[in-house]
Amino acid sequence: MPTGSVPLQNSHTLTEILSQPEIWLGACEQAKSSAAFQSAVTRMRDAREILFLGCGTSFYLAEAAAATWTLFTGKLARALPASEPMLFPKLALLQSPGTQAVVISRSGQTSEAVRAAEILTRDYKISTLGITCAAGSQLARACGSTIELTTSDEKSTVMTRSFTSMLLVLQSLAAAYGEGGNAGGAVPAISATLASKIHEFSERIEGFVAGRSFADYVFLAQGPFFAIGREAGLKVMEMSCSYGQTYHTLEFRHGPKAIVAPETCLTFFLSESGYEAEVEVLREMKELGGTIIAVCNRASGAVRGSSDLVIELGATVPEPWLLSPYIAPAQLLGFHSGIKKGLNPDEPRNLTRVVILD
Ligand code: F1P
Repeated sequence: MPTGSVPLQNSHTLTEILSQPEIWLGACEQAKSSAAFQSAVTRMRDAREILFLGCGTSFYLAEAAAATWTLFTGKLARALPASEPMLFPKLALLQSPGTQAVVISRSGQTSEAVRAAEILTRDYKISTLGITCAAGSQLARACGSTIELTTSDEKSTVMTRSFTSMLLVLQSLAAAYGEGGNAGGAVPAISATLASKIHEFSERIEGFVAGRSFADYVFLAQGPFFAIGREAGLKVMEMSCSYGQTYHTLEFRHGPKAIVAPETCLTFFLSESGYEAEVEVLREMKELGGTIIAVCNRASGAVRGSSDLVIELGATVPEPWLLSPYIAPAQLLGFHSGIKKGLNPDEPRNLTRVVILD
C-alpha cells in the first residue's frame, strides 16, 4: 500500500460511499417527517420559478435539482453559485414575488451560502428554503425554513452521501406534485439496486485503476446528467489531485477531442433519452484510442464492444432518479485513483470541510 495512503477498511470516505443505499432510505424518512418538507411542497407548487444555490459540490447539486425540477414539473428552475447574487445581483435576476429560493449546504456554515440566504430574504423578500445535513446551523437561522438531514451527514471532507441524499430529497419534493413518478417507489428501488452492486463496482474500479495511469480524466454527459458529470470531475480532483474536466457529450467532438489518447480516461454517463447519439460519440472516442468507462442503466452490445469498463445499474425508475446512483462509480474512481497515487482521500490536499470567509 503506497505511503501516506489509508488502509481501505479504515477509510471513512469509502465506508460512507458504500453506505449510500441504506442512508438514502433514512434521509427520505427524515425529510418526510419534517414540517419544512411538508410546507415546502405547497410553497414550491405556487412558485413561478425555483432558484437553487450552493457552493462546490452543493452547486452541482443545485444544477441537478434544477434540471430534475423542470423535467418533473415543467417549471422554470435555475442554479447559481451562491456567490453570484452577491457579486452580480442584476445578472441573477432576483425577482419577488414568484421566486422560491433553495439554498443547499451540507455544513450550513459556508459563508457564501449563508450570506446569499440573508440577502435574498432581507433585500429581495424572496422566500428561502435551506437544505443541510447539520442541525441548528447558521443557514437555518438565515432561511425561512430548513430541511435538516442529519442522518446523512458524514466525516469525510469531500461530499458523497450528503450530495446524493440532499439531491434525492429535492427530487422527492418535485415528484410530490410533478409527474416524476412516486418518490415513494423510486428511492427504495434505486437503493436496492445499488446495494446489490456497489461492492462489486468498488472492486472492479479498484482493479481498473490499479493497472492504468491517466494524464486526464474527462466526464461526458447530457441533460440532467451533466451536473453529475461536473460533480464526478470534482470528486476525481478532490480525492486524487488529478485534472478532471466535463463536457456535454456531443460537444466533445467540437474541439476537446483533440486531447484523446490512451492516457485519457473518458467516463460517459449515458442517458436513456440520448442513448444512441451518446453511444456514437463513445465509439468514435474509442476509435481515437481513448480509454473508456461507460456508466449506464442498460448496456448494449455497442457499449460493451467499445468500453474498457462498463458499470451497468439496471434500475427500473424514471430517468432523473438515475442521477444519484450514477455518481457512486465516479466517487469510487476518485477514491481508488487517490489511493493508487499514494494519497489519503480522508485528508484531501488543500481542502477544508467548510469554506469560511472573513
Ligand atoms: C461546500 C464545499 C464542499 C467541498 C469542500 C468545501 O460545502 O464546497 O462541496 O467538498 O468540502 O465545501 P457545504 O456548503 O455544502 O457545506
